[in-house]
Amino acid sequence: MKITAADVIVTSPDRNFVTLRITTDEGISGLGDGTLNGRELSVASYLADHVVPLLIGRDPHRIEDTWQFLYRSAYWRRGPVTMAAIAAVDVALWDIKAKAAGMPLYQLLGGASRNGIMAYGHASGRDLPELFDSIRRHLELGYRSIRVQTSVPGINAVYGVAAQPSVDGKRYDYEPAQRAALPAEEDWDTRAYLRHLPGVFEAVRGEFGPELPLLHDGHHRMTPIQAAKLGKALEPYDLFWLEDCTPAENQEALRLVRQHTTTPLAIGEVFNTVWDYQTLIREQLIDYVRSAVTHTGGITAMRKLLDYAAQYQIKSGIHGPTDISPVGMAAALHLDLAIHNFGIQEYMQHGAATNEVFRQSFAFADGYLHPGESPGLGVELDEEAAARFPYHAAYLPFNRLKDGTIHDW
Ligand code: KDG
Ligand code: MG
Repeated sequence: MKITAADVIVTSPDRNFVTLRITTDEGISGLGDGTLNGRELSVASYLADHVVPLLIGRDPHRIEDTWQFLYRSAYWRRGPVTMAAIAAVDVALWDIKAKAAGMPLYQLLGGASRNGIMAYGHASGRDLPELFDSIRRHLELGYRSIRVQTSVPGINAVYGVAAQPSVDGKRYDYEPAQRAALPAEEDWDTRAYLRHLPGVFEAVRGEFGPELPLLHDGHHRMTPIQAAKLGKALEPYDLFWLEDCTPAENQEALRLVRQHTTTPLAIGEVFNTVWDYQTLIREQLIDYVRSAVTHTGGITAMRKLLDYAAQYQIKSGIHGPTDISPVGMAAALHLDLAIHNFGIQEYMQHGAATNEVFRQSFAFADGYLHPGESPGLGVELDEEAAARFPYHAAYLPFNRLKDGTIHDW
């Protein structure tokens, strides 16, 4: 088999997505997701200008060789743009291989290790009544594990809260990237957040009882000692995890957090290689790996990363917000089903327009996802529908403290 074409498709139903379609001389084609929120056109250009010409004529079955070729032959290694582009190629090649085998992809990864994939959804509210309603709505939708994010008194806009007003009125639900020529400015105050959050979890436990798995995302905003304080304060509420408590470029900083709290820690959605986790995993400083298949070099690299984590009893918690396309989500689900050290899968549901462009065979019922039994990934791209939704410039917001200093968003 030979690759005869590779096309980069940028479409914006609900939000921007970058998809790679690889076509072969045997009529089988595969899809890969290369979406990098707010930087989509960089990946599209990296693919179209520098990767597509290298793919033509290659044997699509040589996935490991193609991965190593794209990673090493560029000379410049790692980084979100490069690794998203490699992921798009890698996932498209796995899609082709599984279609050629006539099997759903998870079968090629070793077959199912479980019947379904536990998923968590995003509940949020500006105050407790709104938050409780949101948790109840998520329970009605079938979620059995719930992430809890709330507004903080004195802060105008906080990441992850659906109903808060946007700066320009254009924020669509809780999708943080805004279609605008410039990024929106938000505000932040860590001390106000640290004072407010434990009371929110106390109230949620009081209302919903001790069993419901609850998660929270700190979105990289605390210093290590602040993160240690929060982890300790949340211990009575038995969180499933506290995510991104510090910006983890400095992996050693997690030693300090770990010394002070038994709240489980999840890190890694902004990472893109196993090297970003070396200390975190080897020293067992985290409990869950948060990388996205889409941002970490695809299934080939994620499998190795999660196998490494398994040696240390660290589990998966694959990133799955709406900026991962249905193609990237399907890739995650096949991996989730196959690996032994599965933890949980994030699942924010896409809108109707996205589901029209990407026809999916994965399903969600009673809190569990399943990738389905279609050969390959089980996602088809409707190109006519995709063409109806042209690219819109969109940016993630950024934070400033009260004195004007830029802060992690
Ligand atoms: O593009 C940024 C989002 O992917 C990120 O803000 C979502 O933190 C996130 C999460 O945990 O889903
Ligand atoms: Mg997160």
